[in-house]
Amino acid sequence: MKVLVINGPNINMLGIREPAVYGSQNFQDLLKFIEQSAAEEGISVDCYQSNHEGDLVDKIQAAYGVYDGIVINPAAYTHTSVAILDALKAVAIPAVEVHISKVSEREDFRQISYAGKACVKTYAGLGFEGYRQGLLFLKEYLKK
Ligand code: CA2
Repeated sequence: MKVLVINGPNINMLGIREPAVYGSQNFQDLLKFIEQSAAEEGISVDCYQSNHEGDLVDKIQAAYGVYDGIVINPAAYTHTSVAILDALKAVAIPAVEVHISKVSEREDFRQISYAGKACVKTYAGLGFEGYRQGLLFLKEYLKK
């Protein structure tokens, strides 16, 4: 089972500011956590991060026929990007949406998720653990 984990803009800045919202661990810690979680579950994982919407769309398109599942935190593009939603729909790879923070308790502009409309599951507010839950969910989901 091959899973692509995609992170959107500013996730590479984790740990630098707003520890109360995103925790104090940095992006390298997140990558280590994802890779270790995947290894424990026997999942082959590749991680990708970009600050650019079109690059995220390109990566989703390139996943077609290569990956069995996608775990995606589109970050700010969650709330704006119909292009990412369309790309997820186009490839139709089972995708799980993850947010480190509890977006439901934050600003109004964070209450819409376009990408989430193409995802089979969402985890929000669990910190890094949301990514592990996403991998576990896909493992079970893809068995069926
Ligand atoms: O909670 C999440 O995972 C988010 O996707 C994170 C995004 C935010 O725009 C979404 O609404 C929710 C932000 C990514 C990281 O932004 C930083 C902000 C300050 C310092 C470091 C990172």
